Amino acid sequence: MKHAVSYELLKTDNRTKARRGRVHTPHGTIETPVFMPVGTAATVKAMRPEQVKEMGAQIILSNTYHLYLRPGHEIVREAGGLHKFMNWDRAILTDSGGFQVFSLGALRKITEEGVEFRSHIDGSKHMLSPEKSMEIQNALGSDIMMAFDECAPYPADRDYVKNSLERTTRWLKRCKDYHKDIERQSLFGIMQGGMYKDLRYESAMQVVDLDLPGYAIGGLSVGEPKELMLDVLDDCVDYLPKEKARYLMGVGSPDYLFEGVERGVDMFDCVLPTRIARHGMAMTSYGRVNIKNAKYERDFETLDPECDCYTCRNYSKAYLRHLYKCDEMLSAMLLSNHNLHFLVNMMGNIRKAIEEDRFLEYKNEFYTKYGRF
Ligand code: PRF
Ligand code: ZN
Repeated sequence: MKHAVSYELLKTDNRTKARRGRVHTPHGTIETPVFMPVGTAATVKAMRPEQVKEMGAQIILSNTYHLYLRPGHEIVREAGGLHKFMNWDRAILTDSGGFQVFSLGALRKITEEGVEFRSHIDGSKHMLSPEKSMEIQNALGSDIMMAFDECAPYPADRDYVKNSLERTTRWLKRCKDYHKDIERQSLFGIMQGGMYKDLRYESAMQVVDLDLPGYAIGGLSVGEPKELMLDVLDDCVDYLPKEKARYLMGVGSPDYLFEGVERGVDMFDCVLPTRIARHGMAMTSYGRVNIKNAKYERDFETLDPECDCYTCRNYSKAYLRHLYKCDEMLSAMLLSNHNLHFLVNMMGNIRKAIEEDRFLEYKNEFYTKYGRF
């Protein structure tokens, strides 16, 4: 039987671990390294799917937890699946709900069976387990389904992290056993292990042993210092097989994208570009722009002279500032469009640079212009 999703390695950088590849899915081929915009509630906030497509996004991420609570996965199933429901015909990856329920803090309880939690919307009681997460993701019909895992907090002591990663492996086996239609949807495993390299190794061996179509690195970028995160990441990637896709979960600021690619990561997702857009922040070639700043009151230049997105082709910083100050919806729409375009375009440049053996040159050029992170 053929897996729904497969990875094709095209080229490895001559000086770093960066790689250029392709992820084949039932909804098209994804050129990697790739950034996946986040569409938590079956929408990339403030964006029409046509716009997300137009800027070149090849895959988006959505969330099991949110869609289970609202509108309910059975409704999405009845609608004909998530692609049809939200009018997005390219690839979709769904996160398992694990990470989201763990973020609920006092509202949840972990057992071997799964996680009992209360809805952040109405306080109602629910249970997510490996089987339930698979059932929901099967109903959503995403191309890539993530395993139901536990992301240990930072900091966490070794015993806690060891128990948690071993439970994550047992949960992964249950996910794999439950999921039957492997030709329609692929399950990616997630390695955990906190900041302990030997536990990362243990986790990787257990997860890779299950021979899945792709692997994610979870439990990073959870509040640890950047140097530590990059040091651990560097080792994590070495524990994963070269012939499978590698996904670093929840990471997507420009500097982390470069550092992740340099260490051999293929896929990334992050709410950052759309979230900061709603707070009046833009990522540009010359660093972050805070559109609220009074210095833009009479600035009739575009946000980023090097950007050819819809926003930069048509509007000035003074206008964007005005929209933000008046709390106009168009503010979030135009800034989200620009920020997503910026990251998607940057990843395209990174892919080209890897192809032409000038990844490090491009990285240096980008960092010099972008300034301090
Ligand atoms: N697990 C899952 N989703 C995630 C994470 C994880 O560890 C992270 C950690 N950065 C983000 N999203 N399932
Ligand atoms: Zn732009």
